[in-house]
Amino acid sequence: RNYIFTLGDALITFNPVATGPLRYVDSFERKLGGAELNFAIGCARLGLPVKWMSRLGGDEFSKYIYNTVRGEGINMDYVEHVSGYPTSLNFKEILENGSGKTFYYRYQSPILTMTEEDIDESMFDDIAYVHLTGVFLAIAPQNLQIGLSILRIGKAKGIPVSFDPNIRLKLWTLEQARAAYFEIFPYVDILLTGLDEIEMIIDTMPFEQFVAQYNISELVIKDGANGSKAYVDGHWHNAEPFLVKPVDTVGAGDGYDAADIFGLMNGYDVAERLRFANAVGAMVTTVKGDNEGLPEYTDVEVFLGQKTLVER
Ligand code: KDG
Repeated sequence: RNYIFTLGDALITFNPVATGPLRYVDSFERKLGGAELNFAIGCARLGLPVKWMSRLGGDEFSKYIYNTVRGEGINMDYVEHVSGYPTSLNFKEILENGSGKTFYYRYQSPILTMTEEDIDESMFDDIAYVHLTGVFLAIAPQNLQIGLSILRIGKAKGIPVSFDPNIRLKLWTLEQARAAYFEIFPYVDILLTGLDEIEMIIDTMPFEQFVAQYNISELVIKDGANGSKAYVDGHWHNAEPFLVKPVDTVGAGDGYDAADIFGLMNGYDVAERLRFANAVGAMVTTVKGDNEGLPEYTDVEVFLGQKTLVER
């Protein structure tokens, strides 16, 4: 067993060429995105074998996505093309400080054709780790059942699971999101979440109580420019942020998740994992695009000052 498994929708991401309100942006760069796909790219760049399950349309954009994902070295055994469903689009607005907004044009995404019957126990024979996120759960009502059947198989096979709520209130309401998350949490070993997200989800419940109630072995909290922390075995671990000049913060959390799991698969202790993941998250924000800034392992070593790069 050596693959990381994830599943989710792919989007064409239109990155604005200029910063500022979208109504004044005339040109865009055609790239790709999707939270779980960003995660898969993050894993692949760091050198982890990863399978991304999805459905692509039969349009030109889906061919671009297929070629790009294949080029990243991601396994697509469970990616099927379905005709008649257009690829989802996402236009981004980016402000001067790197923060941004997403404007989705995702209606009949090809992933809506996926059902629980598409999940089969044998698919997990070579899977070492499962990572799910709330974006997949948000895009179609049947996706919660798909997610749960993956988690039940994972539990039966002893495969560790991480989950990132990735709240997208443009896709569902907070009440809908919370109802789904609370069904997922009992299966989750590592919960990777933004600080603002977990506060929205558990409200005033103390973190320690939440973790005990749902039997979550690690709660990893990402707090952007303030760094990250983890609650593991009754102890908090804090990791300082890396100070960078962000140009686009979208995708940093997905990169963080990939880096955390990379650390886990490579036997890093909690402190090393948080530091490594903070570095990757910070690096992602320095490049425009949802996944263009995801580093290869050597890039992280250079960023951390562990290696010198000969540039010319
Ligand atoms: O986490 C980044 C993603 O949010 C982005 O790539 C696209 O919003 C997106 C989505 O719905 O997956």
